[in-house]
Amino acid sequence: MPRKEVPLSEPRTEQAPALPAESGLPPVDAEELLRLHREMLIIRRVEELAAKAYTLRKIRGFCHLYIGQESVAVGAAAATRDDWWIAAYREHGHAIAKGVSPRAVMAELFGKETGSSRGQGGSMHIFDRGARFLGGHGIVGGHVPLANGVAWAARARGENRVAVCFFGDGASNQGAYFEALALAQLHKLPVVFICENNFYAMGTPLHRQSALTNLSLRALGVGMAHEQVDGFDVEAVRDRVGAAAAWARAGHGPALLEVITYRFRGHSMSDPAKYRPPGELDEKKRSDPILISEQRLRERHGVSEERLAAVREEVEAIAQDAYRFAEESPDPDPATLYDYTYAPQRTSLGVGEAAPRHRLTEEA
Ligand SMILES: Cc1ncc(C[n+]2csc(CCOP(=O)(O)OP(=O)(O)O)c2C)c(N)n1
Ligand SMILES: [Mg+2]
Repeated sequence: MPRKEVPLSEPRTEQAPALPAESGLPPVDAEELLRLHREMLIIRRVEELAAKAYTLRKIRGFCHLYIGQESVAVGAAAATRDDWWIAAYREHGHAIAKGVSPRAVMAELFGKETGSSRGQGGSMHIFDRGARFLGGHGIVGGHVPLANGVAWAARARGENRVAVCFFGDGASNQGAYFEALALAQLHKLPVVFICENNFYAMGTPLHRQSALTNLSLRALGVGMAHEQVDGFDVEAVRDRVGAAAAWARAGHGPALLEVITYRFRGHSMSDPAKYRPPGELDEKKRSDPILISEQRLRERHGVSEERLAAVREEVEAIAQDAYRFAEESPDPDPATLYDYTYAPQRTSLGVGEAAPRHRLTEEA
């Protein structure tokens, strides 16, 4: 027997809206594409040097590289430069794309005083309020509800800004994630949710994490606008993030973009990534976003080999400078070890004394 719909008197919402086809951004010309290409190269080289520093034990602890996925952060930044961003632990590239300097990122990885979090956050906790970059979060999916709070605050303050939230395919199976989507849509919060589907959560491939492998469809259950985006193409990312941000900024509510991408390295520096089927990595490297942009610059825009080589050289100098800066910077003062554990207490009378903290003393 076919099941019957239960009649309700209230009109019911059964469809998710579609994002507008236009992003409202100007088309990408040769100069803009060169800028995006250069930005991706900076992230790539900074992280390659970070990998070297890690093997030399100059960087300790967890370290998740973004190599292969640079086009996602760089394309998104081109569309949401002045907005609020929040990301997970694979965030070195997001931080740089959002305007945190390569020096401050590398110094943070080295655990130095000059790092973006004064060397006390490390790889997974890069923050820079000035750049409107709100981390760096290690609990998978844990930061997604925080994006709702960021968007709520931005709206309450009358800012015309959206919250852009980056997370992985693995995170999109977390309970907090589903709740965050439901609330964001209900309250029409200005959030652009960007699921960076790199097809693995640590060593677990997508089809073993989720029965539904089109992750953009997670939005359907809450009536949210959603799309899949080719993440290897930095222009496509810029365009569709632009459309989603314009949609959210205009008060229509959030959107979920599933951006198809791939990481070329292991999950973290300690992962030899033996779980990939043979040939998969080589095949994916053929759609390296940096190769695609370089080819497009040559073929579509007639950019010369000399100009491309000059960009590579300039980028190399920036990355090497960041490395040197990090190496030569001082360690944080051990006496400050507990200083940033608690925020200063806020009361109705204003910001008061710092919360009790435990200074390291000779006796301690
Ligand atoms: C709540 C929680 N569970 C498990 C972990 C361990 N863990 C760290 S990263 C990760 C995989 C997440 O994969 P995905 O969301 O696809 O992001 P990607 O690493 O691919 O960028 C897991 C399970 C964690 N950090 N937090
Ligand atoms: Mg993943």
